[in-house]
Amino acid sequence: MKITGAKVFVGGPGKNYVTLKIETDQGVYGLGDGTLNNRETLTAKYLQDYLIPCLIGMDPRNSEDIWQYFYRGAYFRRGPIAMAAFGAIDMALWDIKGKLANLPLYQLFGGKSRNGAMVYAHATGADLPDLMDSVARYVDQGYKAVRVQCGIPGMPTASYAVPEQAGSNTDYITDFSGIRPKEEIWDSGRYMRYMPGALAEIRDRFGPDLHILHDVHHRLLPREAAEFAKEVEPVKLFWLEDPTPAEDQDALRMIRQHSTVPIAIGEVFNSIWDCNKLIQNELIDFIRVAVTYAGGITHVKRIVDLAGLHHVRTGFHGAPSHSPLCMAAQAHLNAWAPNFGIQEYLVLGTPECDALFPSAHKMENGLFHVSDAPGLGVDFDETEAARYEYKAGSHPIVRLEDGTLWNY
Ligand code: CS2
Ligand code: MG
Repeated sequence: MKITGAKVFVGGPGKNYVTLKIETDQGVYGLGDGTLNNRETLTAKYLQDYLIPCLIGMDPRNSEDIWQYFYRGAYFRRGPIAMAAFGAIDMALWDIKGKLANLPLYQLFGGKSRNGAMVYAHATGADLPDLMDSVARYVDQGYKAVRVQCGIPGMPTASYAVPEQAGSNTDYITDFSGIRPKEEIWDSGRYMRYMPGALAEIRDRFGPDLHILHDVHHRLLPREAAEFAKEVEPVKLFWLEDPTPAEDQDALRMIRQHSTVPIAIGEVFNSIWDCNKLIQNELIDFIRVAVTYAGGITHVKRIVDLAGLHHVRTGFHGAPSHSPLCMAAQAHLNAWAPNFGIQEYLVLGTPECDALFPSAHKMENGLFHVSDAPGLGVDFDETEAARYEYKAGSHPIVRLEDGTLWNY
């Protein structure tokens, strides 16, 4: 069996999805997601110029060897662009494998370990009452877990993922449009004084059963994060996410020594080497890698297995930057993984997105149910794809009030 061709599409409804389609001499094709948020054309170019020419003629069933070929062959290892490109190929090869076996991918991993995978939604508010309304809407829809992000009084601009004005009813707020980044102003002091009380009020209002998550988005220093984590302990968060920028893995010790709040990290990681110490030293509770950014199913499955040895559960990234293909790859891993924790979930199911990526996967009452279609269980409509074109975007940058550059 041979790979006869591969095409890359960039574009989508409101997002520049990078979609790879690998074709074979047996008529079976595979699909993969290579969307690297706000740097989408780079993965596409890497695939087109360097990887696809080598793929032609390879046997698509040898997904492990193909992964090693590209990873070792790059010489300059890891990095988000390369790993997202390998991720797209790997996902597409697993899709082909599943279609050849006529089995959904979770069956190839070891079958189902649960009936449905718990997801969490994004509640946001310009202020606390606005946030409470947003949480209530998700609770009414049956969500069992909600991430809460709140505007901070006195903060000069809206901070990470919160709207400027109350009543916007949006579940995810970040305007990435334009090449020149938008700017946000941040003040850790105001945040640390306000947010623990806000979290406590949310717990009081919604009771003990709701799983409450919060994302610090890399904004605190290790000592501040330790203080914050200690203070929010009574709220019994499901997790506290990215309290510090996680490239300093040892910094996490400080938080651990002061608090038992569960820590989730990893959405910016792209290999097992970015998180092996965090996992082996049991400094985190949830690993947040995404199947696209971290080199595909082959590599992420290794991370999941390592995590399982150390009581670390999965909490895969699921921001809208990932296409339904990545979300499907994650859904199959979530159905199988003995150490599954939770899945981040933003409503992708707009009619436009469903038309571009038809699938029978479904979310109901806060649980994601993976379909039994062979492979990833998501298709791609090329005619629909022709409607969209690439639109440049950038992540915002963050400064302190005196102008010092900080972490988005
Ligand atoms: C966020 C992300 O979903 C999350 O937890 O931290 O939305 C992140 O800001 C974006 O994916 C950046 O591309
Ligand atoms: Mg996050």
